[in-house]
Amino acid sequence: MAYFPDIPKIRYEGPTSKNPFSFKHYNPDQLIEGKTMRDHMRFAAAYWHVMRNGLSDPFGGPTALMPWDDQSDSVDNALRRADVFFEFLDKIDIQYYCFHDRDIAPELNDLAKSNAALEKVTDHLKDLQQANNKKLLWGTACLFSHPRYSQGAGTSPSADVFAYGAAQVKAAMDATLKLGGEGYTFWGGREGYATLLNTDMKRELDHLAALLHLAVDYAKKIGFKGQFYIEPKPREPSTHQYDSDSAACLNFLREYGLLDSFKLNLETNHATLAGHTMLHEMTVALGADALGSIDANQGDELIGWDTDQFPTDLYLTTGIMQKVLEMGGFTTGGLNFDAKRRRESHEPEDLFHAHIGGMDAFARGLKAAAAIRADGRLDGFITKRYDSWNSGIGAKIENKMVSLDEISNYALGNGEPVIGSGRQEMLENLLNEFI
Ligand code: XLS
Ligand code: NI
Ligand code: NI
Repeated sequence: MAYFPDIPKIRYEGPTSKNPFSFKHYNPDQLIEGKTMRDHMRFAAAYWHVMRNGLSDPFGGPTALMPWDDQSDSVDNALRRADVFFEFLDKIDIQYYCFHDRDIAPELNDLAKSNAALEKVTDHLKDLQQANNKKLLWGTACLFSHPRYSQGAGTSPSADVFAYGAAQVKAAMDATLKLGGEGYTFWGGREGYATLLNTDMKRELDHLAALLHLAVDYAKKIGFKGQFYIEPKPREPSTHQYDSDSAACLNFLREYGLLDSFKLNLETNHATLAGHTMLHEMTVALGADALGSIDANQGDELIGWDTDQFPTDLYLTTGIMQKVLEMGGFTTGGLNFDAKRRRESHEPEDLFHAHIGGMDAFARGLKAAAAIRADGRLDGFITKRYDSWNSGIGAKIENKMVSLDEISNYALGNGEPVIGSGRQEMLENLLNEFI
């Protein structure tokens, strides 16, 4: 059955093609730095946005046309959606996907029934993965939509809510293992607070850490070898979320002895909500060897919320790919399009335009990033800028071979230091040579 009858399989046709249903830059088999584009990118589609996002906004209901979806909570409807999704993955040529338990299967009126529905749907997903040669990048549990989580899941004031959430995590981890998932993500949508007047922050953080430790222990028990991720976001829905940015997450993981078990899944629009750039967030994570995976999207500077737009900004994609190449590439992670169409783009074919655009933007970013690296001037500039640390007093300080007295004597005898220009504008011009 073809749910997208008018959409062809999307193929690379090169930059001169005028066919909107083609890749102009994403050429999956093209080698860059000795690796195919496909393997560099490890693109993933987000089940929640592709199949479950009706495109409503705070002022109006859903607009997306989903002729295959009867809007019921039935398992049949969920199974049919999975068929549609795999036709989409096949036609768009994306190899990975990500899900929340509640996007792929319905939440029914008791936990055992919800678990049984999840079992049925994941059996089907497993068959579809095999038949279509597709893989699961990561799974996660939705611990933020249901009213029971309105005051948090891992950080709920209610131990019973914590237990319900933990049970959902267990089932979602079982599902992820069954589907060969390469990772498992925690995004704490409600793990924060609305007001400190009613909140015991320290206790809530202890509980959140307890949930993550329970998951790590359970992974060992069931033989789940995938990578755990924590996904920072500062706010929305909560007023303040505990996992607010890379630095806050790293501190939390370190404080609670979880840094060996977790890496970060960084999302562009979350970085900007935190008042940072995505490159800042990636650089912080890289410094701690904790850059795991990316939720690829971009925000709107004029709107203060998580607009989750498809990434089209070439400076952004170039910067991201520079960092990914610098890290030596993804291992378990990838580029997951945690992105949705605008409310006006309500036709099924818009799903294709959106993903094609994101994939081509990242392909251009990858090519530009590789060219910048091959050129070497940018890296060379940074290396040279820190030259004074390679010998003399700089090397002694780095190697902890001098005391403050000795450094003081050095400075007294050295006169006023002379420093070179940061050359920001020259470097911006240099970057523009490649975009
Ligand atoms: C929401 C988050 C969410 C996570 C998965 O803003 O990005 O989609 O990626 O729970
Ligand atoms: Ni995300
Ligand atoms: Ni998001």
